[in-house]
Amino acid sequence: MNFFAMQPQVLQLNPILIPAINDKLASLYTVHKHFELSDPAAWLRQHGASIDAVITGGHTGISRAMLEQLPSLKVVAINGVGTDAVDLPYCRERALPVTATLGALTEDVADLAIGLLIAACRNLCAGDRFVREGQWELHPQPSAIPLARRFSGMRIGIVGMGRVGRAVAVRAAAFGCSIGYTDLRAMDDVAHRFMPSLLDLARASDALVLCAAADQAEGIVDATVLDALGPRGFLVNVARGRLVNEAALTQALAAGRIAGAGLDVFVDEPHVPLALRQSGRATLQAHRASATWETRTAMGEMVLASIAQALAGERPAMSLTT
Ligand code: 8YV
Repeated sequence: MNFFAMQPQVLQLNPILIPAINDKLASLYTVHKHFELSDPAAWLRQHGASIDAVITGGHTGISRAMLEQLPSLKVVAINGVGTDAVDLPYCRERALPVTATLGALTEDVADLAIGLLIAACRNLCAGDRFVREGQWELHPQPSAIPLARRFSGMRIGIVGMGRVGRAVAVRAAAFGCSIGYTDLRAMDDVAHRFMPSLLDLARASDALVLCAAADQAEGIVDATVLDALGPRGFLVNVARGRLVNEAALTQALAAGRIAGAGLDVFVDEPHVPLALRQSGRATLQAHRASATWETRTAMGEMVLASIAQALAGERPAMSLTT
């Protein structure tokens, strides 16, 4: 009996944390967990030709070299919205659907952006440590903790007015913030102030919130932009680490050239520069913006649907390439 001929073969590059999704996948397909293989290169050489579908994360994507080892592939299902780690033109050439979980994680990512900004402005992590470590009892005078910065009413500059950027705008508006944005072009259906130049937006904002796709925007937040944001300015990044020149950010934080940063994403995850980890001005998360039960369940359902559609010979509804 040929084990590989029984069910469609799925190669999974990233863990999925929702047991019900894993159960459904396992009931429909033979799932090979790339991250558990002892010799993935040898495994791919031997079995690559029988793989029908790939599941990957937005950050992980899939290399072109690996795609070339999967000649029978019918779909790359990204369990996320970022497509920057997949060679989309190559997939288009192959007429290979690449799907994303469009819309599933918008609210959670926007929630975390606002959470990080409030945490950074109000020094929530330092306050937590102060109480937890017993410092309050040792230093009960109110002056022991410096006063913080008000979030409500801030001027927010949104970089990338897609789904997440718009959801951040809705939330910030509820806090009485004024909103400007930059993107590749002005959006007809967005009433907020469009500024074509990121530098001008930084100058006009108390906080920049990065929500842009990284495909065409590597390193756009550099020392010049950070200096335009200025010593009372905050930076939040819930998109991709490499939108920011991390060395320039670390230096700006260390020198107090910006007031603080709330970061969910980094250039070389899971490695975060020591200087950033030790910065009292940075509030850090481990790429967690979509990591809720609700969102990851919805994302998993979309991945399941995309694979089912592709393997049934249909164009997946969430395909970005076909
Ligand atoms: C996820 C992401 O952490 O959507 C994206 O592009 O980076 C994140 O939502 C990741 O895709 C989870 O697999």
